[in-house]
Amino acid sequence: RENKKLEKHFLSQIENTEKIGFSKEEIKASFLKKLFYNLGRVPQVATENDLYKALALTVRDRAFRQFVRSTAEFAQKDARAVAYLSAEYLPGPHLGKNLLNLEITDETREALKELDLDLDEILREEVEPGLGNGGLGRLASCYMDSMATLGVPAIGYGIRYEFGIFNQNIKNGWQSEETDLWLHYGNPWEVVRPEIAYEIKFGGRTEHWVDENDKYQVEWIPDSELKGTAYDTPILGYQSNGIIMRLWKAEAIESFDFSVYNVGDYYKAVEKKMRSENLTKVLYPNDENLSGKELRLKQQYFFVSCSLQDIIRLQLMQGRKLEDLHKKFTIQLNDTHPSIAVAELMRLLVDEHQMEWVDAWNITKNTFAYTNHTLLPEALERWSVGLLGRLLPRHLEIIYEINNRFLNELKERNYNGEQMARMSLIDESGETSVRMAHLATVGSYKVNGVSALHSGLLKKQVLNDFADLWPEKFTNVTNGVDHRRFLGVSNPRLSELISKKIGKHWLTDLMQLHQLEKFSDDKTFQKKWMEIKLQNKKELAAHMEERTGISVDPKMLFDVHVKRIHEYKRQHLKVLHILSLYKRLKNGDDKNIVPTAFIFGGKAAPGYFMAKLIIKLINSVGDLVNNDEQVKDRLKVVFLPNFNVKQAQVVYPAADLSEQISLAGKEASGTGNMKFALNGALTVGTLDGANVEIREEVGDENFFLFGQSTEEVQKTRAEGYRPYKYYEQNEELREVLDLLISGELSDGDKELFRPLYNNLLQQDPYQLLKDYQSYIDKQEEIHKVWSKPGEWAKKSILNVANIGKFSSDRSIKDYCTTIWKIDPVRVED
Ligand code: C3B
Repeated sequence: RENKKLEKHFLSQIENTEKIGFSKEEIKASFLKKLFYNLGRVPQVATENDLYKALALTVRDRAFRQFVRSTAEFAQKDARAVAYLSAEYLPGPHLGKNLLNLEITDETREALKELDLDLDEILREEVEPGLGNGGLGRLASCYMDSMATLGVPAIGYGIRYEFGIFNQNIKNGWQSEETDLWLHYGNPWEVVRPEIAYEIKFGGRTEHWVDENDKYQVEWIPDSELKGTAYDTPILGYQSNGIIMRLWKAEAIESFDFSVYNVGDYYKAVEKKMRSENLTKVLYPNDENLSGKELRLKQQYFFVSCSLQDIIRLQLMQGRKLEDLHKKFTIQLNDTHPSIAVAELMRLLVDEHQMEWVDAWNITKNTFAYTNHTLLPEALERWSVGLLGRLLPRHLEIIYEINNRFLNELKERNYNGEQMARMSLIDESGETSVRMAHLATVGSYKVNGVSALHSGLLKKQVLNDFADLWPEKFTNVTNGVDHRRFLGVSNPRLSELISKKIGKHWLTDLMQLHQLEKFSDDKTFQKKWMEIKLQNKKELAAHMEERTGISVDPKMLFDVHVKRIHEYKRQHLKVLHILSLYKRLKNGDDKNIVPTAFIFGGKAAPGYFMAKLIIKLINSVGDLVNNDEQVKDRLKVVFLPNFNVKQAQVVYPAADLSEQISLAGKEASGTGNMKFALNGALTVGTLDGANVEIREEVGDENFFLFGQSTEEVQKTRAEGYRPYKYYEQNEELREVLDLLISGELSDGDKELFRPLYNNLLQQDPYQLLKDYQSYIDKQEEIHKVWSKPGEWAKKSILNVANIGKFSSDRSIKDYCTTIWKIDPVRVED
């Protein structure tokens, strides 16, 4: 606390010598100074990147100021804090967001203008940190923003991957992957903290003995060691606090190397150093599919151990007792990726801090809370006992001990063998493995899903035995999105219109958007609303043309499907719809078909054959449709390469129709669905994930629902689903499917898309054929509504007006009250 006082004092001192001000003049002066002193440039010879960096550093100073103030405040109040453990983050570009949070966008724009510079050009220079795959990573970043804004004392822990999610190129219609060199030009936002570093061990064996005080002791004698060093990035909240995202980078331990060096094997030492640093080199690009790779488990353990050691250091540094860890910290596990933390905290408390098992367990199970993000069986993490035992021998022992005690508890409650085998942390069927979701569940005080539907299914299916045992442990927190980024920053026109109508209060309270409801019938307002949409569509059209060469008329209906490519998300159902329209137009039947641009974006895991084939299919359909004289003014198909946060910020504001068409029961929540509706797109969707709640909020009449419900899907499966039946019975569907193997889409190659064709006709695990007709019918209705601009505009306004629930501020408040028991501490000027 003394330290914090000093920090406050220091802050007032630097502010006396050089004010970190927010006026145009002060920003301009800082910017020029940064350019000169940090980069050695004058504006006349500065590169675009120099300009970007100088501005980033200017803004970072101001961000750190907020962060230092918040930390001082949190420390003074001795506040309870959240440690958010996430293997992924997708923060998106920082600069524009920080300008908004500091409310200096206009001042900065003006300051730059006086120097003959353009803010938007500089903003475009930023390379975003691609430290995540998709929804899960982006959610973590939305939560960081909301925790900062609300004043939740928090640290976001993760991994500083040197190569983030690959860049996607499209070559000849196929995805190709290119390494993401996001650090190539340096990263002005982060600060390395070499003094915050922890040692991490791997492999070797354990020794057990009883010491002179009769205390059981265990020592882990590893066969390799490395260290993790902290890299801090300030994450600002709106108008207020700042928190830190602390990412760990793996490095070699010098002393360890030197011992080898001293005996003369220099090259071996260098090799060891490189091997250590490999650990945080690359993000695994598999979204919801476990790779089972040793390096991945090492990454998980590495970042978890660094973070826990850091948390313990913070606890002790504040003069608090380790026994009170769970009172001062709560650790949120973002999916099962960090769940080895349960065993690691036990190891740290019992082996390193000499605590009794029972006391340590009490702390552990009151410290962790676990969020589950998926029910997909292929995504449920499990690690073979062989691998885990080889890499983390002590942890395997601890997991077995936790399991023994847990199974004994079940025995006492008269559980039978079958039930116990089902619930055990160890899966003995097949290759013996550790069920990480069970470890996380047993070791946490709360478990939550990410939408009402998903949390319900979690209790009914995957974790049903645990929900029966500990009903009070299970809860729901529906996801939310950072509306300040996805409306405030990315849709400035709509933001301005909204603020003019209802004031700016929606930036901190999205429920304020309700006030727009009364203007939904107002013709002038509707006109302005749709004009803005058109402007945004023009921008997206220009962007797409630059990227793909395909030109699209901004007046078309923009029907958008962007997200990771996965069979359960059913991008190929969208393709079937496009092909059905193509067929109809070719047959001269154009009633109820409005000119539509179908826009796709999303990355496929590099080893996921079907997903890659779907990308190829989309591009092939694009080639066919876009070049067909008869239909090219009616239908356009664009695959926008390399969908990431930066591009998302151009796409959402320009969408008319949001495609959320996953098979019911498969999408845990979805968050793109919220971003679209926030920007006035109408949704066509199934009753899946958060679609259910979005529909409840915006109203049935403003949401295009189709397809089976989760129960119906289960029933279909139970009754022995035969997709072929639909092929036989539905003529249009048959024609559309046969097009896939006609060669028409593939230069005469009838085999190219056969794997997709066969899959749909034979298994169709995601029941596209079953939902097909309902989807087609709904699309006809959509096209009819689009033909009545007033009706469409009204629905669009009502979507925005009723989307307030889906702000990540609401989600974080829910976490605070139902899980964390934390009172936010908002610091304002
Ligand atoms: C995703 C889910 O697929 C989405 O439904 C959900 O909205 C987000 O998480 C956020 O909760 N998810 C993911 O991106 N990666 C995983 N490994 C698991 C879930």
